[in-house]
Amino acid sequence: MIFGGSPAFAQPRHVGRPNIGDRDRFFELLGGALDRRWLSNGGPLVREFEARVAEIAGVRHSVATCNATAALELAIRAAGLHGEVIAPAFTFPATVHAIGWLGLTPVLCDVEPETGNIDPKQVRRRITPRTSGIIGVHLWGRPCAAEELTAIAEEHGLALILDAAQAFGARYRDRPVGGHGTAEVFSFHATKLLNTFEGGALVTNDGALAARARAMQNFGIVGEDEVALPGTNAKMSEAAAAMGLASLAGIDDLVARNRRRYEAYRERLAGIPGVELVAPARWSRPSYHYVLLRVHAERAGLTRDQLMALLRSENVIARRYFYPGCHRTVPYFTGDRRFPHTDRLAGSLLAVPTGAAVTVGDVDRIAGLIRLAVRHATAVAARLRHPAPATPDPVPPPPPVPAAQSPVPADEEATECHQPGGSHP
Ligand code: T4K
Repeated sequence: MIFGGSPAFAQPRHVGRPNIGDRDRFFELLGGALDRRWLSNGGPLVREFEARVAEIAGVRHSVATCNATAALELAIRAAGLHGEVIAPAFTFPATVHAIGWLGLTPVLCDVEPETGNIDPKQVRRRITPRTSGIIGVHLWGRPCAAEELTAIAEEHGLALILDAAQAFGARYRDRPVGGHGTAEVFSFHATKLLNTFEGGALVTNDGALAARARAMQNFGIVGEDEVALPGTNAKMSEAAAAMGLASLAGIDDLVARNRRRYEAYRERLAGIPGVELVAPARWSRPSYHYVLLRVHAERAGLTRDQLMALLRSENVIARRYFYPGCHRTVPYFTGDRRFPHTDRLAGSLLAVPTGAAVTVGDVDRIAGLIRLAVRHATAVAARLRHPAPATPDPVPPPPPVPAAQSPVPADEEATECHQPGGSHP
């Protein structure tokens, strides 16, 4: 496309396209809520969803919330954190915002060079007398070193919260993600493996903490006329729970589909110089919800950003999650330079489209585009530095596609793209 012609995909292929569960079941559950005229405040669908989430996560308590950011804030409050809280620099900003938003001080630390997950050794170095807790993140749904973090937390009398926003459905060794630390937090945002439009959950084996979080998410109310503690409104609605329940039955299938796409990328990208598929740790079973490539510019002949620009011109909306790292964002920039691994990963990783809305055929084509880009790296890099001058398009642009016709391929075979490479040197 940067050399002219049509993009490889007529419709964009995204990272984070929602997985849609059983529509009939969703509308049936939603209809029930409307009939009952019970739409929020701990209705039966939310209670059922919480029970199912607790079961899948292998924990005793689950508090469903309006999103994972609110669940993190509840966890921080319910665990009584204060002063400084250590968190990784390489994460979605919500992890760090949850600390700062509550008036606590986020202390960022670097991550492991291979996994991108919080590095327990770096955590140890950041502990001070003001530290009250650690927030670890299972980045890209790949479990972090929860056992080592637990040991550090116990040794120093700290709380450990695990941001499992991306990790619902993943397994830590032989057990589901969810039961480590003081509490773990899932996201059920639209872009997640399992979605409730917007939503989240705090899960824990600590009954007292769960009770505090449950009260706090409902304005601190513990009885009809009794406000026991400061609170907020972080409740999940019945409509959100209906969406979650309608998708839960298919969760193993979603993980299996993701895995097929991950394996397809692995096979199709093999042998491309400078393009490495980031493999999960052998001891974990991720949900394969994100597929990450590491671009080694010196070998590929292209930088990560050049490859991303080329893919975007072909309607492949790859994302450089989580560039530039929280330590380089305006709210948390301090000039501290102790983040070499975060910097390297943030500068070289690219998340590519996957999930139920991306077919294995799409993966074939995306990998084909990447192979072609690297093969013609010099020409691609030169063209991106000096784009062709824009010429007036004699053909009027097509009208926008109505939502109902917007293609979301339902099965492995569906495809509506042009042959890759048609517009390339
Ligand atoms: N901790 C971690 C480690 C997290 O990753 C997150 C959220 C949180 C905490 C907080 O969880 P929540 O409070 O959100 O429950 C998206 C999500 O909004 C965010 O939830 C998620 N992580 C993050 C990894 O991804 P953006 O800024 O990338 O969103 P956006 O609008 O660019 O959309 C991402 C892609 O998804 C785009 O390619 C478009 C596509 N998309 C998105 C939506 C909403 C769709 O195709 N359909 C949709 O309905 O943050």
